[in-house]
This record gives sequence, C-alpha cells and structure tokens, in this order.
Amino acid sequence: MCLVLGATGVGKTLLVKRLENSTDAIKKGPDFSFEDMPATIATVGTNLVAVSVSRRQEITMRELGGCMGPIWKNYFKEAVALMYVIDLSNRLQVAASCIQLLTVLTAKTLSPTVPVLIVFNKMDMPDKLTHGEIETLFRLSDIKSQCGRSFEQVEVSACTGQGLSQIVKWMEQNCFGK
Ligand SMILES: Nc1nc2c(ncn2[C@@H]2O[C@H](COP(=O)(O)OP(=O)(O)OP(=O)(O)O)[C@@H](O)[C@H]2O)c(=O)[nH]1
Ligand SMILES: [Mg+2]
Repeated sequence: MCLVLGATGVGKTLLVKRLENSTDAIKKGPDFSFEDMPATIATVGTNLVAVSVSRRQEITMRELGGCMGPIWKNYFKEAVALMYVIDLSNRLQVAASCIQLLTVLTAKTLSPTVPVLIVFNKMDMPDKLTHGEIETLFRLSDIKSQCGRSFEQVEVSACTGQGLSQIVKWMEQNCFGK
C-alpha cells in the first residue's frame, strides 16, 4: 500500500486519478501533457485506487482526505511507501503543511524503512513558491539528513502532467519487492 497524504485541496485525488488512468501515457516522457481536467470533490474518508506501474506491477494507493489528518496515523502500519503532497500555490496553508509533515515523519507507527516522496504540486500556477522559499520554509536538506529514511522530492502538476513521470519512476523503485 502506498499512502498519499497532504492537507485538503493540495491535489491528491487528481494526482491519484492521473496515475490510475494514464500511467502508460505519463511514462512516455517529461513532455507529455494532459488536455483534460477531471473534476474532483473533497475526500471525506479514504480513496483506494489500483495503479499499474508496469504490466506486471500493480500497487494499491490509499489517499487519505486532508480532513482526516488527526487519524492518518491509524493507517501508517500498512504503508510500504508514502507520498506527502504540498500545494505550491497556497501560501496560507504551506507552513501548516510543513508542521504536519514533521508530525508524520516522527510518528512511531511509521516504520523507518518506509520511503517518503514529497510531492510539490500545482507547479503550473503562476504565484507558486520559489525554490528559495521552499528551502527556507521546509529545510528539506536538514529533514533528509535527520529522518533516517529514503526521502526525496519532486515538483509536479497533476493538472498538466508535468513531472508525473518522476513519480512513476519513484514508485517503480520504492513500492515493490519489500
Ligand atoms: N492548477 C492546478 N490545480 C490543481 C492541481 N492539482 C489539483 N488541482 C485542483 O485542486 C483542487 C483540489 O484537488 P483535489 O485533488 O480534490 O485535492 P485533495 O488533496 O484530494 O483534497 P482533499 O480530498 O480534500 O484532501 C481541484 O480543483 C483540482 O482540480 C494542479 O497541479 N494544478
Ligand atoms: Mg481528495
């Protein structure tokens, strides 16, 4: 099970939908771009989706709604891998997202063998955070060196598809054979 966490409205449902329906297209390369924009509604509870990463490899992804934050930890035991999604365009939410991320990473029930991917979403938005702002706010290099687990980051747009091929690659490398 790959858990997908993040505050409400960051784009988890759209991201998981893209991965569920278009893994083959996404894998064609970084220039691939979506023309449609499927509608989503806020996830109250959890959203389970099977993603075929390759012909012989399928992983179940479980998105937990942002409104479920207080009980995310109940699902940590089943995690083989974890994605934490952040909305690059929501400056009001991003500091709270950072604190929530630290809470997730220090949870006792999350095994140290679980690899974590930080997904900075909505890179298509014009008012997104700059790289400097991300580094100052999140201090990701400090977290990476302290957290004692595989810890990577990507910048994507679940809307346009930009960067999603990196997520598929990460899943191929981190969600199987464990
Ligand atoms: N511009 C832009 N909008 C996006 C992107 N990803 C998601 N959205 C939009 O953001 C809104 C919220 O997306 P959801 O996928 O429902 O968010 P969520 O993280 O699942 O939210 P909860 O289920 O409430 O936790 C929707 O209107 C999406 O269309 C993106 O990469 N770019
Ligand atoms: Mg959702």
